[in-house]
Formats: sequence, structure tokens, C-alpha cells
Amino acid sequence: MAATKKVLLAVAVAAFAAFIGYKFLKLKEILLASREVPVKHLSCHYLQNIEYGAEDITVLKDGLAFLSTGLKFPGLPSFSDEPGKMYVLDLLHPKPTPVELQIKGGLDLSSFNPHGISAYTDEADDSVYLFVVNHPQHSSQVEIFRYVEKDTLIHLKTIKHPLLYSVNDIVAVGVESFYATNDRYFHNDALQFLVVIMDLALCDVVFYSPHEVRVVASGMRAPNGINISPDKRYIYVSDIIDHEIDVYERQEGERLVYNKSVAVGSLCDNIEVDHKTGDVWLGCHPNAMKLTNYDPEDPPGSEVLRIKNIHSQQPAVTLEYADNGRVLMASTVAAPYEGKLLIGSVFHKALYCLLK
Ligand SMILES: *[C@@H]1O[C@H](CO)[C@@H](O)[C@H](O)[C@H]1NC(C)=O
Ligand SMILES: [Ca+2]
Ligand SMILES: [Ca+2]
Repeated sequence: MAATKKVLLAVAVAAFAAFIGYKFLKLKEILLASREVPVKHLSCHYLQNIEYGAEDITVLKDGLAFLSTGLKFPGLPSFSDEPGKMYVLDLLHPKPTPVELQIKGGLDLSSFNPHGISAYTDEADDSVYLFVVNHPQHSSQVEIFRYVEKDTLIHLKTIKHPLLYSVNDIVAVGVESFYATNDRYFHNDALQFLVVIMDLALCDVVFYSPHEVRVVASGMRAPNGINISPDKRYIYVSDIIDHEIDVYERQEGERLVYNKSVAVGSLCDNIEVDHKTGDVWLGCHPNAMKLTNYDPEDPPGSEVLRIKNIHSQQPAVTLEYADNGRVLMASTVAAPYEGKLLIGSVFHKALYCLLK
């Protein structure tokens, strides 16, 4: 009897060990832990004044680029004690230089921790609104600003809502409305780690307007970047640990209907869309294990991918830039504008590149 119990116990322990071992293999697969990228450089130089990352960048049709900098995010490196800042840069200028935006209004700047951003131009009067995910004390809220020439943001509103609980990125679709991704389900790190290794798809995309707030897409593992097609008919979401870009069709009443997923083979962060061609540009983490276990001797690399003809039967995914981390660590975003490309990162620098 005692011997049988011992055998059963041994079998149970072995099965549990095998299960944990399997889950760690799964985690290494998710993080692409053994992947190395080939270096593929463009003609680039570092942007001035950007030393602590530019997690998100977006470009208006007239060539003005906005950058969110200095993100502090649990589990990821950060080398500045200062609050985050916003910058603006004119891509039509022969030597584009980021200028810090002055923030006016009631926002607490000492806890400002900007993350995903999105710009919205009101066709009625051409006024520009900048939407910024902010994590003061690691909570989540969305700030809406109006951009005023040349270097001022006027804070209009802070939006907090229980459905906006772990916001990574947003895409504005009106002067006060947007879609947002929640990138994790549990605030608690241990519980969230379990969700990831158990491969549970518990995350969602939320639509917000002053009239209604609701989940519009769910069953995702870790939605990160989000953006919209130039004709505003499709929403693109990067499910970062699935290594896929999900395409949704926008339907009446701001419903999202799943259309398809495009495999990208990398952990893609933010999404930018070329205003003219509709090409989808992705700033990706080629090996996320190197990002979470940050080691300056073996730094996390950078990878920029482009998807052409995303709505066709055969979207083409191409590698546009790759680095092993010696030039740029942990790329998060690639924003194209008429033959130029801005590449931002979690905690490192940002690049200004010429395409072709
Ligand atoms: C996805 O979108 C394409 C392009 O509009 C369309 O042709 C196709 O039928 C859609 N597929 C699904 C499953 O909705
Ligand atoms: Ca964004
Ligand atoms: Ca992001």
C-alpha cells in the first residue's frame, strides 16, 4: 500500500515536472528565445534629444511626427528617473530635430508616463488632437490634448474607465473616441505569467466614446499596437505573443468583425500605416527573452517589418531593417513618411532613416 502510494506520488511529481518543462519550452517559443536576427541596415542616424526611448511615434499627413518618450514599464529596463515627455519633429525640414512639447493645462507632469499614442485631425477645422496612453503609478488612463503651433499641447481631458485597465496603445476615431488594446489580464505578475504560459487568450480591444464604452474584440493573448487603414474601414491589432497581426473590419455601430491574421514571425509592438500606400509598418522585438532578461553584453535587437497588400489573398511581409542591438535596442515602432522612416524603441534611442 505504502509502496503504491510512493509510486503514484513519484508519477505525479514526474508528470508535473514534465508539464512545467513543457510550459517553459512553450515560453521560450513565445519569446523566440533562441532567435538571432541578421543585420540589415538603412542609411540612418540617431535623432537628437532622444536618449530614453520613444515607445510610440505617429506622423500626420503634413509630415509632423509626434513621439512619446521615457516610458517606465514593469519588467522592462528604463534608465531615466525623470517623468516622460512628448516631442514633435517636422519631417519636411532638411534636418529634422525633435523639440519637446510644452504641456499646458491641469495634467500632473511629475507622474507623466506616456506609452501608445494616436493623432486625430478634425476635418471640420483641421485641428489636431493627440491621444496618449498614460501610466501614472502604473495605472492606465488616456489623455487627450489639442496640438497648438508649434510646440504646445493643451490638455483637454483625462479618461479612466474600468474596461481600460491595462492599456498599451490606442487609435483615435473621433475628437473624443478611440479603440484601445489591453495587453494583460491580471495586474499581478505571477498570475499574468500563468496566463501566458497556460496560453490563455483573455485580453481584448475596447471602444470608448463619451456615450458608450464596451469590449469590441476579445480572445486575444496580448494585443499591443493598434491602428487603422487609410480608408478607415479596417483596424489592425498586433497580438504580440501570437506573432500575428489581426485584421478587423469596422462595421456600423463601431463593431469589429474579425477578418484574418497575418503571421509575422516576430513579436511586433506598435503599428503605423503609410497614409498613401496603406502599407503596414511594424516595430518588432526579434527575441523578447533578450528584452525581459536585459543584458548589455547580449542586447535585445530591433526589427522593422512591412506588410504590403494586407487585404489581398497574399499579403507580402518583408524585412526592412534589422539590428542586433549594437545600434538600436528593442524597437517598438517604425513610422514611414515619403521615403523617410522613424524608428523608436522602448528605452534606448530613436533613428531617422532614408528608405531605399
Ligand atoms: C476579409 O476582407 C477581404 C477584403 O475586404 C474580403 O474580401 C474577405 O471576404 C474578408 N474575409 C472575411 C472572412 O471576412
Ligand atoms: Ca500608436
Ligand atoms: Ca506598444
